[in-house]
Amino acid sequence: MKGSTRGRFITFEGIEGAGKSTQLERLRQRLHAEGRDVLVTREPGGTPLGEQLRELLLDPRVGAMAAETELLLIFAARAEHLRAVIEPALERGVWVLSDRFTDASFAYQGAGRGLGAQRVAALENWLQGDLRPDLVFLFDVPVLTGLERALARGKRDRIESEDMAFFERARHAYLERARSGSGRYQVIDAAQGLDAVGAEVDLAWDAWVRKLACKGDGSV
Ligand code: T5A
Repeated sequence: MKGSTRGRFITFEGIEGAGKSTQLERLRQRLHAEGRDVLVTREPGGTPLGEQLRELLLDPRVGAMAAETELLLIFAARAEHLRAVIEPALERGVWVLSDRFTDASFAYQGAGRGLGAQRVAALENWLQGDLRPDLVFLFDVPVLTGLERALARGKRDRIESEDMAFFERARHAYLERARSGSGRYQVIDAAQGLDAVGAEVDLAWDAWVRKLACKGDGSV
């Protein structure tokens, strides 16, 4: 999948209510206006089967499930998403913007559910090979602020019903991955107002695109 015409894979991560979806839509509109070919998708979901699995995963009536079941259902949806949507789009040179990807599994199932990073990494390596996002926007927000925003919309889904400690573990794991990561992470202070967050995203985006251009990347 290497080569100058390959698309780019950009993911949006963070705990509940961090503002990922809002900022993804904002960036999509900007890229569309600039004439760039982009595809917007999400996880869990992104395909008909993946969306059905998402309903199952988020339905509060499903109640508790073993952490392993949750992780495997998420990776089942991801397998479908990768093979049917993400990989073909990247091959066509399309830039893919995904609302969450595997970093969420490290944060929520690896840390939140306590399964550990190794199990998640084993599935990641098996399913994805060397495919990783080119850029990860991590929207960091205090857990209480994020949950207040998310819950202002109405009733909680199955995962939003977890306690504060669960989301603290997830937030911590995200930040750890960004700190020890490969330089692909851009941590955005998502506790600010919408416009300030958007301005930070724009700055980070412009810097990243400039960096690609300096490297002589033909897809920019
Ligand atoms: N999951 C997912 C896993 O456990 N493992 C995995 O591997 C994967 C891929 C997905 C769930 O699945 C779990 C994680 C999740 O629990 P979801 O509905 O997609 O479910 O959950 P979220 O992605 O968390 O969606 P949210 O909508 O809750 O969060 P967002 O997208 O971060 O927030 P957004 O943009 O929708 O904004 C939420 C509200 O806050 C306001 C918005 O207007 C909106 O009302 N807002 C702000 N208000 C003030 N200031 C700002 N800066 C604001 N930004 C947004």
